[in-house]
Amino acid sequence: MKGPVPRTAAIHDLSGFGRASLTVIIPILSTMGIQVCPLPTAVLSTHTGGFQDYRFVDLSDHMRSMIEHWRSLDLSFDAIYSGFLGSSEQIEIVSGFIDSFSRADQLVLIDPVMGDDGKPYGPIGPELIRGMRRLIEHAGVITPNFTEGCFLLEREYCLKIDAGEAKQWLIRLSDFGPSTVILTSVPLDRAEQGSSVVAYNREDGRYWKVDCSFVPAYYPGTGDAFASVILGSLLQGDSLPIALDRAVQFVTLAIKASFGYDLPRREGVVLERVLGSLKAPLTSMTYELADW
Ligand code: PXL
Repeated sequence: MKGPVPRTAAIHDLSGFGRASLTVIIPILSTMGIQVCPLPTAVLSTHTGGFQDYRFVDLSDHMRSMIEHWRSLDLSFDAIYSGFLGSSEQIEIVSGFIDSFSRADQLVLIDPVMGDDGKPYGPIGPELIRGMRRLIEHAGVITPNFTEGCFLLEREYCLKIDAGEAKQWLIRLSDFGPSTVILTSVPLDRAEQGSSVVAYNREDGRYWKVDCSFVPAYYPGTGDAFASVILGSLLQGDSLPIALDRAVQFVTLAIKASFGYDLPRREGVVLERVLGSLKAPLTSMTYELADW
């Protein structure tokens, strides 16, 4: 029987310091009323964005054994959500997990965490990037940022693209398998500054766009926050454009709250100050149906 609280498996790393991955994902989804069951891919002393000498423990072998235990318990998940993987070996582990815990009406969201700003994150190599193209075949929803979109589509990173190209990217990403593609940090050429989130739902053939205001600062972990709000929102029954709006508004709020303090960027956004806003209904919506 389905319980009163939606449940998700969360296959991401645990980075002890710096507010990224599971330390962002768990509080956000819990606040949104979703039970999170973490299956850690790696344990790190910090995330890899801006810290030197971070410690990194790959949990691939332990993951297999933990999955076996979950199987023996006959656990069932309303959603499966994956992100940063500790090694290319984990592509097969995660796709096997999705196959074996697959269920009707289940949301499979894959955030293909690989890089930002045109560059891969420290431990991410070409093999994992190739593997991620296979892994997203198993997803219903993917949430790459613009850099990850370039890696998946084997495109050169560029500083501007036009709306027609963005549409082609969404279609080509959806051709890998996922029926919903959400591409973030898209530098559309009509926007002076800032960026847009664009999305495509192959099932109804509609495209959406939400413009994001520009803040001159980059904070690690915001992609994890964005994808988590999308998942929480969809599990609560929101439509795709409402989920996009909620995620953009939450991440914008978190960035602006942090920017005001001039804290070290590598410590991430002041999540603890803004989590409560996830409980409030949206009071404005800025999404647009993109008539591309
Ligand atoms: O936020 C994405 C992310 C997740 N996990 C680790 C990271 C990063 C980004 O830097 O380093 C370990």
